Amino acid sequence: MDYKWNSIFVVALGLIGASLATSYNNSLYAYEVIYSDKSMKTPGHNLTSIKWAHAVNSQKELDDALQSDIDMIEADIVVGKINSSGPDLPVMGHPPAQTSDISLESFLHQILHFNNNTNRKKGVKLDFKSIEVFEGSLAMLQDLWSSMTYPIWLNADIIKGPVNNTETVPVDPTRFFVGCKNFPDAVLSIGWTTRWGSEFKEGFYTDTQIEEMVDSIKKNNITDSQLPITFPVRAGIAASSDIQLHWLLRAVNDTNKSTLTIWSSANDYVDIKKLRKLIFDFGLDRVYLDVPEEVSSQLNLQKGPGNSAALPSIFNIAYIGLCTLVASFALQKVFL
Ligand SMILES: *[C@@H]1O[C@H](CO)[C@@H](O)[C@H](O)[C@H]1NC(C)=O
Ligand SMILES: *[C@@H]1O[C@H](CO)[C@@H](O)[C@H](O)[C@H]1NC(C)=O
Ligand SMILES: *[C@@H]1O[C@H](CO)[C@@H](O)[C@H](O)[C@H]1NC(C)=O
Ligand SMILES: *[C@@H]1O[C@H](CO)[C@@H](O)[C@H](O)[C@H]1NC(C)=O
Ligand SMILES: *[C@@H]1O[C@H](CO)[C@@H](O)[C@H](O)[C@H]1NC(C)=O
Ligand SMILES: *[C@@H]1O[C@H](CO)[C@@H](O)[C@H](O)[C@H]1NC(C)=O
Ligand SMILES: CC(=O)N[C@H]1CO[C@H](CO)[C@@H](O)[C@@H]1O
Repeated sequence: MDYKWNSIFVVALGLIGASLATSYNNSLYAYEVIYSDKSMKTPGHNLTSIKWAHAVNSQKELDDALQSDIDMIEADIVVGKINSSGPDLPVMGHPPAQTSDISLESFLHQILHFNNNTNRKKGVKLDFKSIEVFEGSLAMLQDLWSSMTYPIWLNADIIKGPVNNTETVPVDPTRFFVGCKNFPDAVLSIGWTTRWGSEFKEGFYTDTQIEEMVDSIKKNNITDSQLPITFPVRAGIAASSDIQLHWLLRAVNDTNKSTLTIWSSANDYVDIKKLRKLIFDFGLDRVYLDVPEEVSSQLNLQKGPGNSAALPSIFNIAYIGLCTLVASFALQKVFL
């Protein structure tokens, strides 16, 4: 083949590939979001406009969250004591904390009271740090459930996750699912234990970790339960897990519309460019964003995917095209 035709062929191939890649992205993930009674109605345009207060584990933080304009309150629950004395009960706190100035019961009642007197209700994501504290909270949740006419998410890390996390014991998935089935309109938020921070730069959700999640969902018949599922994933790790997370959402696609909740701890390392691409690859209607202000402000989501989502795949393919061109040029030099 003539060199000129050869290069036109390669460029055309690149363009076809690029357009295929772009339409594949759009058709697979441009879902409309489904809301049940307890999931969050978007106050703005898309799921990323929902504002979060993260780790609201003390009375002071709850007061601040209720007074602010956030939409969702995220909090952790451990077995512990109030002010270091009295019996063990579910209290607000993150391990290794074993004491708190606020119990789960008081926390839920204060939010109930607040929401009773406002038309902009706040939702709650309860992150249970052990199966014992979850099971110990079930009776209380059942008593309050029908009064809590706003989003309640039940969260637990049920699978061992990245990076090589061996320290945290995951919450027993089967027992967690059994408890959740008491609340048919709850949002199931199920994730992996993680080991990450400012010193970590490389890590992703592995195929095995994703498979273990899918297996536990299927094994426990969550696919039949109709509970909406969101997968909480840690921003810095999720940014490098685009392929694995797409596979995950496809694997549970037959159950119901599922979403990602991208969260991050203060000072976590996050590759902003990769995270931005991930968010636009999934779409703003599939991703909740519970990250510190310094991360969200850098993401520039109001600018749209722009040159971050669709174009890189075109660039990649053009790059492959260019390499092929150079290779074929080299071959011609050798053989002709
Ligand atoms: C999504 O919500 C964010 C935050 O409110 C906003 O900046 C952005 O413009 C919205 N994007 C679209 C496409 O609606
Ligand atoms: C716990 O301690 C805080 C002060 O740190 C106090 O305001 C609160 O009343 C105490 N709660 C109980 C139940 O003793
Ligand atoms: C909610 O408000 C109504 C009327 O204002 C009141 O009767 C009821 O006791 C309140 N419930 C709670 C839990 O605050
Ligand atoms: C995780 O384990 C793998 C294989 O054992 C090792 O190569 C890698 O360096 C570990 N990563 C971290 C962050 O410890
Ligand atoms: C799931 O459903 C199958 C078939 O309906 C049943 O045999 C199995 O016991 C169920 N498993 C659980 C954990 O509910
Ligand atoms: C996901 O499920 C919907 C409805 O069941 C279906 O229309 C769609 O093709 C599925 N997508 C994938 C990627 O399987
Ligand atoms: C495909 C599927 O199972 N869809 C269900 C998703 O959940 C809603 C209720 O939240 C059901 O009405 C749908 O049938």
